Amino acid sequence: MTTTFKNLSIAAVGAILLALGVGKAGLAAVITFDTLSPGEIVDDQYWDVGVDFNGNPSVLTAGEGLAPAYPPVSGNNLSYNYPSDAIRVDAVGSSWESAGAYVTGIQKVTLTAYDANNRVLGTTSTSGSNYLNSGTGLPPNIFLRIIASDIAYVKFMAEKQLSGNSFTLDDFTFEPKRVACPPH
Ligand SMILES: [Ca+2]
Ligand SMILES: [Ca+2]
Repeated sequence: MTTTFKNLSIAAVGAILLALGVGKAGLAAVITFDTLSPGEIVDDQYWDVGVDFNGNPSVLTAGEGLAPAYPPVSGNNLSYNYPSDAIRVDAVGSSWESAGAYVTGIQKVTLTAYDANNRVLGTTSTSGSNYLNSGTGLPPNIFLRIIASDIAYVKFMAEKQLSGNSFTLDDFTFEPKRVACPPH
């Protein structure tokens, strides 16, 4: 985390993105899932802030079904790939300059970013199982992030396509593309 990449926590649906200064990369926002209900499907609740979740991920809540080996980063909620297998997140209105999230998986999890023509812009992975005490030595909540121009959507996928329920995701973080200042 550098001084040019600051996170603004979105506490509620419909929160406003704030510019952090001209000439800096700062226009980042974080989706914590903490205002959603246990078991709720994450879909278009964040449309107003430029994010559309797809593939039917749902909300897990600490103390209400979330296994302690998969701790949330923020609050009590996170999302997970159930009933879906992959979690897809689309940019709404403006493409992104970066996108990522904290991931905990029963196996290796890969984040891939695509442009509007479905071209792969970048990919990054956890190196293996990273739930608490998984035996790999990897900590829970590894931050996977892609930086690229014009990200249209990203996908989080488990290494082997299971039938869902194989990884969690919290604090989805994205930076909308900056609009260039018009010439004087
Ligand atoms: Ca959707
Ligand atoms: Ca959270």
